[in-house]
Amino acid sequence: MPPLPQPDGRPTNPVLTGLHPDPSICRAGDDYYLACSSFEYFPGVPLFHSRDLVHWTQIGNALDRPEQLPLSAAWSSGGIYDPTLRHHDGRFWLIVTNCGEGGGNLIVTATDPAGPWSDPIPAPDLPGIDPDLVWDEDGTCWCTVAGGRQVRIDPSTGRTYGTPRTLWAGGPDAKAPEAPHLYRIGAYWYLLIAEGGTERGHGVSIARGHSPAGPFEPCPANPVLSHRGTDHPVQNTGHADLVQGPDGSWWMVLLGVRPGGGTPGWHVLGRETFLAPVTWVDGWPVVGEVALDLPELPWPLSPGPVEERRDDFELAGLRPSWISLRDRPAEHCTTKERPGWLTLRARGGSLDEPDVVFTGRRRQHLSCRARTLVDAAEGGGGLAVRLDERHHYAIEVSGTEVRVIARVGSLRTVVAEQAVPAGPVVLAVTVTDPPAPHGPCTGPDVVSLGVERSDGTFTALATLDGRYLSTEVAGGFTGRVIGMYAAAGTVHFDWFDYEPLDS
Ligand code: 6LW
Repeated sequence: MPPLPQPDGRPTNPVLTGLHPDPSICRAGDDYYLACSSFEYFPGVPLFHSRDLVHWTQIGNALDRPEQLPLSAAWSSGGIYDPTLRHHDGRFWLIVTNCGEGGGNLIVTATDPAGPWSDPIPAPDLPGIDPDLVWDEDGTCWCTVAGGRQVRIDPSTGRTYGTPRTLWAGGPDAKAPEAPHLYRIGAYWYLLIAEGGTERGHGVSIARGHSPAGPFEPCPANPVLSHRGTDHPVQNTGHADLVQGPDGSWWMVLLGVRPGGGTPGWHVLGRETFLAPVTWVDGWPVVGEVALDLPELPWPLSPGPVEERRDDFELAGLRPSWISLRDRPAEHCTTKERPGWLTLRARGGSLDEPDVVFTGRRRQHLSCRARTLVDAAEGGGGLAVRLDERHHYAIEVSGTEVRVIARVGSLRTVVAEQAVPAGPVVLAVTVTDPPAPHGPCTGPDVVSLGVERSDGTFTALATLDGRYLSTEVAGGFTGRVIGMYAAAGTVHFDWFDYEPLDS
């Protein structure tokens, strides 16, 4: 769901709000395509299309078949890391790392980015993470991974040739040189990397050389982008990819976070995708501001995507924006068993378990309301705001009992309970700014969980501090996902409604 437009209708950053980290972009003709990491969620690697770099519509997921995406052993913030999406010789190529067991680096390819994508082409001899693909003038394909190590690869087979050589591992003082992308631009080959770590010290640096094998000369102005040490509202900026528009202009997509609350600040939506303009001076890129209010674009804006607020589960399958935890077997998650309802059938226990049946959507607004109509006559389940197995808030109904459960680290508490009449019940979660006054210890938001009566009034059973569902507290690489789950038996959901409340 796109960010809310400015009052004057001009577009805003992030261009992909919510959990859309590690963006990789390519252009085919006048069409841009973008891919993001997806970690422990299935399907994996969401794919987006745009004609103006600002409005993005999800067209599918590159790894949307179980055989493409073994995640059963993936820990939270494990699984799918950092794709690179490229268009070469009329075909789309995507290389990505599955950090889960039985994963490793893999390549998929397609003629239509909306899919279907091929079965994974494993690259078993390719070391490391954050793989990048680029082709040189004679069609040789080079793969560069985190740490600036490069090896020749045949993307159609995954076979690598020779031993990896280190091209350039970033600045002497920065940790974690990762997210490499190699480009041929004009007379130079450019190696773009992220360094400093994906936290507040994150930054983007670049080096250039006359050959894809180097040697590479670092840009004197490195990092060409970083918000480290600033009070910019967008922090952790890094992990970038470059793209040239049909008009010759250059742009950068990158990840960033929007911390809320006092100090040290907590981000809850995950790492989001931002857009920044790029100009070239003396053969080096100069990155414009990663502004929340985007500058005027040198082309007309296309209509934004249809906002996905309500899902009545009338379709035979789920929209591509729905994500399930690690897998989505039909016997546990289906809209076919009870037409017009999503049926979730439990297999494990609570949200504390890695195999809980959970299907949700990326939370994409700093303030929002999510509601769902639940029939739990045959089991127990409900609505949850999830960071991971150890950090989530949930409102759960089982028969005629509703309770709010809070899991923070090793603490798990039933915060509130209430009897409700038999029959389907509307569960609701509202996320809003914390009440005034705000001070240095104020959290980023508050999460209210409750039930909605038949007259539409919302009764909060509990209002909880949102900082404990932030990445700074939970750790890892993801952000909040808000969705439905089954903890016992079979639970049916008639509809799911998501409403942004951002002003
Ligand atoms: C990814 C690395 C990074 O491998 O975070 O921000 C890691 N950059 O490139 C997981 O997203």
